Parts: sequence; structure tokens; C-alpha cells
Amino acid sequence: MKLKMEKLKTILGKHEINEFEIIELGSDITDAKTQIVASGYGSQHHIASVVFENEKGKYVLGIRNANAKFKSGALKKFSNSKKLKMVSPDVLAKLSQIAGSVCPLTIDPKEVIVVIDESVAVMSDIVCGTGTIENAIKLSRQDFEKVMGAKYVRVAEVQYVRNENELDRYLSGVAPSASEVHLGNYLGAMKQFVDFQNTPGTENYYFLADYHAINTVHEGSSLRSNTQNVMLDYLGAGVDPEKSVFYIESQIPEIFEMTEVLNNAVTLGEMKRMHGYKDKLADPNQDENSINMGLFNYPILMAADILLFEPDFIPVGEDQAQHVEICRDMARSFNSRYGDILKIPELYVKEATGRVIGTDGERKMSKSIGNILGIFSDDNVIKKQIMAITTDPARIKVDDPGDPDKNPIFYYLEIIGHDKSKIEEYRERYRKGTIGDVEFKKEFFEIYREYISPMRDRRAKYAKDMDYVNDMVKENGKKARDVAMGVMDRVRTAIGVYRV
Ligand code: AQP
Repeated sequence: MKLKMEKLKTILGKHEINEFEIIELGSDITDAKTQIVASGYGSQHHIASVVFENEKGKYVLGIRNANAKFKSGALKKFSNSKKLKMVSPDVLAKLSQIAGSVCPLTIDPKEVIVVIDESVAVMSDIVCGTGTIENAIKLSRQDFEKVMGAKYVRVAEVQYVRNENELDRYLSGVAPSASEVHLGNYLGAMKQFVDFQNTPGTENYYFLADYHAINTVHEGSSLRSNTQNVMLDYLGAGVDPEKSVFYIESQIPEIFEMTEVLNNAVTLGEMKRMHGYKDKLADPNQDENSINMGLFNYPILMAADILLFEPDFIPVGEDQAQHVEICRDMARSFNSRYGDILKIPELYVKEATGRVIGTDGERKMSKSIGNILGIFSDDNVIKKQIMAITTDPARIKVDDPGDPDKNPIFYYLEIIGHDKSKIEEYRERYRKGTIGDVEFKKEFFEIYREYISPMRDRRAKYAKDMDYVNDMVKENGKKARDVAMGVMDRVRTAIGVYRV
């Protein structure tokens, strides 16, 4: 082993390569996958080097990114071979190599035909085997090219590769387009974030979609304060930055690069079917000339937010289902052109609360309509919102019998999980006319206040420690960006971005 490492260092020295890292892999290495995990560098930084023998007895060294798969026809073509078979461990030993940790840097180029796939051309750093089981080596791609040459050909297909034992990944976002979230946002989306975050076997990515908000928030100071407020709302709701990767969309510049790539994976016709755009057009005060491109393109930015993180599930409210569907379509369309590159996520909408009705008792609870129930606003604001809840219009006098189905408070009591028998008691009294609407609203205010109080307390605690919150978001942003960079690298390779 020592000899092999000495040989490697001598070769690097000859090429005046001084900046490299010898990575200790520990003793649990059984295959390429465990090697990737042990190295601490993601698969986007690893190459796989495979030695084949052709029908003339010549050795062919194929090199590709760890996320790619050789296409045997192309490999034969570029190595001038009719047949190729992987060599045995004995042959590898003759070349001073071992299976699973081939070191392309120490193979004498006179002994083999070297074929390097284009997927290597976009890698920033390269981690490869050292010919020993104990170590890998990391060096820059430029230094790798000093030893191996920089001739790349297309002999592999980059692929989305997921290990079977990986955790289920959940991802979703909330736009800081207002200074606080409402009960619809919480029950439709955020509560699921917290539930999944606390479910073993999952990993969770939740973010503040600040670039989505600039569609309607046009003052820098408002976007900044909204972002900080909604950040605290998230934490108040129970998203824990030590359990979930909690970050801000704008921390990940790759999202905007990906948006441009995805612009080319969707047609104008498909975009025009999006309900956000159609709803705007239906407004008599709007026409195509007044619709902002940010609104029109919203689903493309959202698809980039999603696809760069390879989630399994997207927990959202029902109003976002169409956007997730188009994101899936874009991924399929991209994959049909370039191969199996992007993971296609699944939509997750909770049936009971996917569309929380507003205080008008009819339409979706929405800040733009103003039919909301706040969570983190002052008590007097929430009281006013509750007092404005529509009630049974047929009830004129306090003791008139009422129809519970015409009073959304019954519905709110159910979706916040209030005691069923107590709801039934209220129903009885409402039907009989023994509880007036104002009295009922006052009682509901107390019940609702109790329901939201743990969230408000938690938010207040975090608000006192903004340094901690900012540090966590900073750290989480880095973690999230690492994932996005890996996928973006794969996408760049697939679309053929030329690197000099
Ligand atoms: N009423 C709702 N019921 C269930 N889920 C809802 N969501 C929003 N309203 C409801 C879900 O909340 C998450 C965050 O949404 P967003 O950041 O896109 O906020 P939004 O949809 O813009 O919220 P509003 O109040 O509906 O805003 P406007 O009035 O501007 O359209 C998403 O998962 C969303 O589905």
C-alpha cells in the first residue's frame, strides 16, 4: 500500500501537482457506493475508472463521472474495439490496481487506451481511487487533466442514481409575499412539513421562496422584513432548523440557472394552461399586456426550486397541485431529450386540509382576498378576523335556529382538531338557537387562541435569538446548495455546456 501511495505522489510531483488531498476512507469500504459515502464528498465529485480488455488483448481504461453509466457501443467505438469485457482482479493486480479503487493516475498510458467521458469535463474537483482500499485522492480537474490529458468523448450517459437505502426526501416552500402566514398555509402545507420532519426515515428541505415574492412585493425593505417574519413563522410552526434543511431560495444561485434550462422544457401552450395565469386573464381589469412575466413563469421557477433537490414528495396545498404536475412534465420532457437525469417527484396534498376555506365560507383562504385567519398577528387582529366570519344569513335574531353547515366555525373547529363531542354540543346549541353568533365567535376566539399559542410562544423564543436563526439558515443554505450544485453539474453535462 505504501509503495502504491509513493508511486502516486511521484507521478503527481512530476507534473508539479502540489495541491491534492489524500482521503482516509476507514475500514468499512465494500464497494463504490460505500467509498463515496466514506469520502465525505458527494457522487458529483467522484469518478469511476473501469479497466476492460478488447478482442485484441488490449486494455481500455474507461473513465466517467460516478453518476454516469457507460454506453457499450460508444465505448467500443472510441476505443477501436469490437468486444470489451471487464478485466479480472488478477489482471488489475498486474496493473497495480484493485477492484473498486482503480487509480487512473498511476496506470501507464502506454499500457492502455484511455477513454474519458464528457461527464468528467464539468467536474470541479475529482475524487478517485488510489489503487488501495484505505484511501481515495481528491485533486482539481485541471490537475487531473495534466496527468490524463483533456480529451473528452461521449461514452456514457449521466443518470439520476439513488441508493436504495436513502431516506425519503420531502421539499416545499412558502413565499414571503406577506408579512405572515395564515391558517391555510399552516394546515395546507406547514403542518405537514413538521409532521414529515418528525417522521423517522425522512429528510426534509423547506425554504423561503423569496424570488417568487418579488412578483407582488416591490419594495426591498418589505421583502426583507417579510422574509424575516415568515422565517420566524416557519420556526414557530415547528420547522426545526436542526432537523430540517431550512434555507432561502436566493441562497441557491443554481436555481436561476436551472430555470433557464427548464424554460426550454415547456411550451407556451402548456404555460398558458396554468391557473395562476388564467385567473389573472379572467380578471376584467387585466389582459395579456398587463400580466407580469414573473407571474407567468412562476411554475418554471418553482420547477427549478424542486428538481435541483431531487425530492421524493412535495407537500403543498391543492392550489399548487397543477404547478407540481407541470414540474413533473418538465422533468419528463427534459429526460426524454437527455436521458434519465432528473428525478420525478410525487405530489403530496393532505385531503382534509388541502384547500382551507376562508372566513367568507366559500373561497380558498387567501391573503389576496383577505379572508384569512392569522396565527401570529396580534390578538385584536385575529379577533376582528373571527368576528368577520360569515354566519348563517337566515339567522336574524340571536335565538333563531341556525344551520351549522352555513357557519364555517364548525369547519374550523374540525380542522384544528377540537374535541369532537364538544363540537357536537355546539352543533346542537346552534341548531336550537341557544347560542348566538357573537357568543359563539367569542368562544371560538378563545379556543383558537389556545390552539395557536404554542406556535406563538415558540416563534417568540426564536425571535429573541436572531443570531442563532440567521446562523442556522446560513449553514442550511450551504447544505442545500451542495445538493443543488451536484444536480446542476449533471444537468450541465447532459445539455453539453462546453468547459474550457
Ligand atoms: N387556503 C389554503 N389551503 C391550503 N393550503 C394553502 N396554501 C395557501 N393557501 C392555502 C398553501 O400554502 C403553501 C404556501 O403558499 P404560498 O407561499 O404560495 O402562499 P400562497 O398560496 O400565495 O398563499 P395565498 O394566501 O393563497 O396567497 P395569494 O392570495 O397571494 O394567492 C402552499 O403549499 C399553498 O398551497
